[in-house]
Amino acid sequence: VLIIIALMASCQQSKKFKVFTEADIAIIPKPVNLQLGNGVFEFNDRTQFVISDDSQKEITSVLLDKFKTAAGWTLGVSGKAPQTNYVEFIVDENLNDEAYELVVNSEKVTITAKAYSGFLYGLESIRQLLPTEIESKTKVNQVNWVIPNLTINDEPRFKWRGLHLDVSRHFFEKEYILQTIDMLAMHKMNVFHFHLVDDQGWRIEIKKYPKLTEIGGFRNDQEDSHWDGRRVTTPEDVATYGGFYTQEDIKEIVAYAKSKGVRVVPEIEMPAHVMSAIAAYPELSCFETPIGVPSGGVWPITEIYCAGKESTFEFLENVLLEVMELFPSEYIHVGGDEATKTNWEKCPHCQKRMKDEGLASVDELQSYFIKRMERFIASHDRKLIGWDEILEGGLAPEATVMSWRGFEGGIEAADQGHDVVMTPTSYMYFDYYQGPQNEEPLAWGGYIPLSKVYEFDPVVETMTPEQAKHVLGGQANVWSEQIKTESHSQYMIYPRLAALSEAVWSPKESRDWDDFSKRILTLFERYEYLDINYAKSAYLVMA
Ligand code: TNX
Repeated sequence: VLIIIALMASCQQSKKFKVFTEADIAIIPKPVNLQLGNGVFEFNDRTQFVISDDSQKEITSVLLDKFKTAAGWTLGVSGKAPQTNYVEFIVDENLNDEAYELVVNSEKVTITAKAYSGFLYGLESIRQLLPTEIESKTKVNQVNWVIPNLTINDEPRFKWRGLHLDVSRHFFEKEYILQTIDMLAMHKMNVFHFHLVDDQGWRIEIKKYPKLTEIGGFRNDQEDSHWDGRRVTTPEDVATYGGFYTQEDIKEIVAYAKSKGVRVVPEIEMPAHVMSAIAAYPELSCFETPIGVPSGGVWPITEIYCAGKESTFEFLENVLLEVMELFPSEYIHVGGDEATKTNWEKCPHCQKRMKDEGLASVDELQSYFIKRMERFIASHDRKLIGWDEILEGGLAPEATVMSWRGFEGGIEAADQGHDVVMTPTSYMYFDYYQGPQNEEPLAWGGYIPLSKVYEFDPVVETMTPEQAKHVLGGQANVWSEQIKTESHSQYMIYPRLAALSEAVWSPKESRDWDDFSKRILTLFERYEYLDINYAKSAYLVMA
């Protein structure tokens, strides 16, 4: 017996693992600093996670669950380090919020971070150092679960690294939202902008106004049209034309996102893009004309909330009270885009309001509207964010601007001392084509291939350092007029999300397209295991 044990031990020692080179390391987004060492750390069924407080337990699940499925191991979590073979979490208050240091040597792995997100990102990096089989949904045999000895020091360039998903034009099930949040965490993204309200559907249960979802959550007919007039609904479509999230669903989404280091920013559109609400409660509009929930695009959008009646504000405040109860988010997005204010010109209530408040134009009336909402939101210790139209007629005092019609609105807002998130149509519209149009599914228009996303920089060269300080980060927007299914939605998001993640995380100097386009091949293997329908056309465009 002793001989056998001795033999096994020597076998173990002489086990030869692959020698890692820089080219084998494919972490996306690219870490700020990485020093490759010699040798490897091997995970086995006795590897332990050593945590210093209970709050870290939840984080370990990122890897524990993967090892359980792919390797069939149930790895232990304890509060005390064994002699060797463990992954330890060390708290360092001096690091930045989302920063982490990862040190791997053959005995142990240490992740040093200040808080939750840092540890999470340390684990996500380990995940991406492991063989791609770690993503497998079934047990895989004969894999050496090794990662190279190295030291990584890493932290994000921007604190707002977002993805916006429009769930109004087409509804997406809660499970898909959870999966998307999972994928955000994998890419070290931290904001999920939840576009819950638009003309084509009201998607969040509001207890005080049940008709918002009963009526506003479902379309009158099932036809879509493209803005160029083409009808795009075919009998084969398995589109979702109705649905909403209950408050319980929302709580689950928010809690799950928190566990993944993702903040959920709710968007409750106003004063336009709200025909679904007006269909439910016509008194919210100026002339109270009954309308239905539209299916295809509506342009121009003239059926908007009345800015004259007090009852509109009462309604919105009640809605926002429920929204703020559900979302702990520091920011509440109030939309503000694309309002055609012709009704306001004619409406006696609006005209009276303008006179009483000394407002010279309907733009100023919209500004009054948003400023009023900001006061309400601020009185509940939250911050208002809106699309760049909120600049027109004067920005609310503390508003943060999401710049979508280019970078200009963002620059202007930053110049006025306001914070901004850059989401320009030229780089960040993931509803635009990403490959040759004749080979791609019908998209809104435009052309934003992977390489273009990779070039995105939220800070524009012409900005002064003072202005640049106000740039919180960047975000991609996925508008869903033409996106009816989850797999199509994935197709539009991946792999462009990977390019975005590097653009908002890694130092600008380290950006290198050739290097990225090699690393992304490893990520594609992970997407395959995860059943993510990423755009294969990314290959074509890269070739
Ligand atoms: C503009 S971006 C919109 C959306 C559309 C999108 C299509 C913004 C604030 N408004 O309502 O879905 O273009 O790309």
